[in-house]
Amino acid sequence: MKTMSKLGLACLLAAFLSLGALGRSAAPDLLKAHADILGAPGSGISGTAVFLQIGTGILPTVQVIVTVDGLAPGTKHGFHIHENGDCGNAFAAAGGHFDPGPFGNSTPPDTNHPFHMGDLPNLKADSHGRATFITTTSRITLSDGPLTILDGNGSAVIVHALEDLGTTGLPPGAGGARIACGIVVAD
Ligand SMILES: [Cu+2]
Repeated sequence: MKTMSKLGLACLLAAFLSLGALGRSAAPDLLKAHADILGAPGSGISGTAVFLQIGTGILPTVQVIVTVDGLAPGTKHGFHIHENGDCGNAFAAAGGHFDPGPFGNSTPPDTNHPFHMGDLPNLKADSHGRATFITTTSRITLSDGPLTILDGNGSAVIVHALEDLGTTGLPPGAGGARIACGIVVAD
C-alpha cells in the first residue's frame, strides 16, 4: 500500500519532469521545491510535501503534493505553509501562517484565516494513518516575487493536531497545536 502510493507519486513527478523536458524550448521552466516533514521524536509522523510551479506568467500556479504517514487513523489535520523556514522550539519557530504583503496578517494564525496565502486543504488520514492530497494554489510562487515561499527567511509546512475548520479569528479553528514540521527547500 505504502509502496504503491509512493510509486504513484513518483509516476506523477516523472510525468511533470518529462513534460518540462519535452517542451523545454516552448514550455516555461519547471520550478521545484520540497519539504521533508517530521513529527516530534517518538510520534512516528513523517512525510513529504512537493511543490511544482510551471512557468512564471501573470498568474503562476503551484501544484502541492503532500503525503504524511503516522497519523491517527480517520483523523483530519490542518496543514499550512508557515512564514519561517525553522522547525525549532517545538515547531513554534515556524511562526504564523505565510501571509506576506501590505494586508498580510500571519500572527496569531487564526487571524485572517483561511485567507492566508499559505492556507491549504486538510490532511485526512485513512485507516492506515496515511493522508495524501494534491492541490493547486495561486496564492504562492516558487519564482521570485512578493508571494514566493523561498523568501529570505524561508518557509515551513506544519501539520496541526486538529482539523482546520476554516474559521476566522476563532482559535483553534486553524488546527491548534503543531505536531509535525518540514522546512521548504528549493530543488
Ligand atoms: Cu498552520
